[in-house]
Amino acid sequence: MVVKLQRPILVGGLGLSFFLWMLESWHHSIVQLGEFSLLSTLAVGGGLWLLQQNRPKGSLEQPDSMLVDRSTVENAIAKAEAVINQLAQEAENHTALETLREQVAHLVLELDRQEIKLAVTGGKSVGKSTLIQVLESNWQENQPRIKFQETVSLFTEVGDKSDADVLTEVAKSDFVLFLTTGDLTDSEFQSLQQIKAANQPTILVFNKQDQYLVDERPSILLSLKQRVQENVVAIAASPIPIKVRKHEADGSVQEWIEQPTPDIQQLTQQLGEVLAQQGQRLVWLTTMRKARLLKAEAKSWLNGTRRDRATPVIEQYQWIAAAAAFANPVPALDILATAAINAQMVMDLGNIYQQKFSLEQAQTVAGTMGSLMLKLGLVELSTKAISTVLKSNAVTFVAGGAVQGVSAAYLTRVAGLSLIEYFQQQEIAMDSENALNLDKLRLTLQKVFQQNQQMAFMQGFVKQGVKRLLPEAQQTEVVA
Ligand SMILES: Nc1nc2c(ncn2[C@@H]2O[C@H](COP(=O)(O)OP(=O)(O)OP(=O)(O)O)[C@@H](O)[C@H]2O)c(=O)[nH]1
Ligand SMILES: [Mg+2]
Repeated sequence: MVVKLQRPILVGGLGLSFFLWMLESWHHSIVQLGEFSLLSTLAVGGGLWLLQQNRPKGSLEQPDSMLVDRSTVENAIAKAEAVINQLAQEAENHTALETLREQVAHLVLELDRQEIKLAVTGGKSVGKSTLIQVLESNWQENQPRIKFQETVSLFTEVGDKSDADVLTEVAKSDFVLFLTTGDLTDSEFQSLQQIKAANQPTILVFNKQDQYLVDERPSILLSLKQRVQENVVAIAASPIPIKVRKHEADGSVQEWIEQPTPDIQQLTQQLGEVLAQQGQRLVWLTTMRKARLLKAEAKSWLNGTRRDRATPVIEQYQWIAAAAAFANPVPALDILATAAINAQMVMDLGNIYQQKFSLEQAQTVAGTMGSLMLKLGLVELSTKAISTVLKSNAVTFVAGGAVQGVSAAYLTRVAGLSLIEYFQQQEIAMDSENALNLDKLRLTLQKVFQQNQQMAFMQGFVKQGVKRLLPEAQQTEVVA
């Protein structure tokens, strides 16, 4: 394979030493990549080509809701269980384990639930209770059994349940009737979007249509349909009583008040069809959502215990890097990009997060992160910020190498925290596949850097760094 160096693209004015360093790490990647087309990926830009042959496949987990079947749900439950088992392995006595396991057992039973849970929700006084009453007395025997559940009213800002709580409740049901009494308000629209985003089947019910003139009703219905692009039905669960007047043959006039029957046929028909055709699938979908939530909960416990173990590791490498850079203060860019991100740290953190790397892979990751940090300008930014803080704390004296030392520590920290953040987002693999997604890594780096860039944090960090690096006597002078 002929490798033609496209120096202008690659180097972009970064300086010869960095170029040499890149060449060296590049050498590893050539060995690894084999026939993989280096040149084409080179065009993407320096630093972005490594490990690309390993792109994660199938990272889009969300199945089309129409395609849900029993085995996909069983699979989702198994995934949740795998995370829980992993947690048990890494934190034997974790307090959350018992309830997590109970929930898994419960989900397995849920798969065969016969009764459909139907949530009726919406703003205050939209007719939720009335509709449930009317539906219950109209529901026919031969249709699947339904359990109607009225939620607390949305958008009231009273009581102890927030809208978010209500929507969490709603998420546990198989089907949602969302009631409104006219054009949607913004908050109604947003709640509806949230329910939809959760992959939950919904009918938007336009209730109290009797309050509008007969010829106004279709246009309201139409505008609702256009706005939400889904099932919308107009009803009147309890129409306003009307006065009836009758002229008798003898000329007398009789008047009485009549209660019109509820106008809900369209809704019962639609609901009946959906439930008859998809009842089972609705239950599976709900179970699927719950399995995902459970997995996320277990994952967050797992991430918590792993972070507890990873934090001291980062701190350790942070001060190793600081000491090295302090003792050997060569021009900042070189040492920071290469020495600050220790391949051994990548391996140690990878081990904690069950992302096993060979030393060679870890070196590649470390090199990639270094070059990303340079490209993103993080090295320059932090070096500047750190020397500013140092100078403002010690007007007369800044120890040689202090800027490099503290910067190396800081960049190590950012790199370590980014790796943690990145690993946390990875699937708990049931097969041991892991690949580095560089776009994601870059975004994570930027995010973590921004989080750790605040002046207050920087000042604390510099003080801490100086304390580590300088003997007591000099310290007082610098930090005072
Ligand atoms: N005109 C008219 N009024 C209705 C209709 N449906 C319900 N109502 C009236 O609206 C009022 C509120 O009805 P509810 O069923 O209590 O409404 P809700 O959403 O349960 O109310 P909260 O639970 O208090 O938020 C009652 O007075 C009902 O009679 C309808 O279709 N037309
Ligand atoms: Mg009510």
